[in-house]
Amino acid sequence: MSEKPLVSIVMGSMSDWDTMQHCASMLDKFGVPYEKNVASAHRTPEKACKIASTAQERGVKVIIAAAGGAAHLAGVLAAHSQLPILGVPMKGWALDGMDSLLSTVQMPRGIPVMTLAIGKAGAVNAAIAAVQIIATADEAYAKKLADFRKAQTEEVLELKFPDEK
Ligand code: RP5
Repeated sequence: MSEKPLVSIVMGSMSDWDTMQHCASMLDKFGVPYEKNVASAHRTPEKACKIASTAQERGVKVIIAAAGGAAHLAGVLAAHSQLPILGVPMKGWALDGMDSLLSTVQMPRGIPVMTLAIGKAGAVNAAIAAVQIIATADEAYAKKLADFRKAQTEEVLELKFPDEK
């Protein structure tokens, strides 16, 4: 039997997977079990609401929502769950992701969506942020996070210019 997911990744479209695969890879790196679904706030609203409203009882700790354009998915999921919702605005579209960013980040008071950067950086950071949230109550993940950050720091400190190699 596969492990119960701690993170639920929800994408508005399969076209978002190109970006969100980087979120999934980072969760894999930390060994976090996750589920992934395509569920749109406007095309499949019942599916989106069901994922959010059942997440907590299914053991999910964090929901990551990725959407582009008039990106209301994260806000809709937040309306149906009191779990932390991390929003990842998708790049592209007429405004190159600014539309996605503003429609994800500008939640009116009362129902927050914690919004990450547009595109790949946001997708990767959403995974790390999810681990940070889980790690507040799980020492094994806290240790993995500390190891990850140490390795990342060492990697940067060891970087050399091509003419110094
Ligand atoms: C949003 O519309 C999705 O999240 C996606 O970013 C965008 C485009 O969807 P497709 O037209 O590629 O299905 O709902």
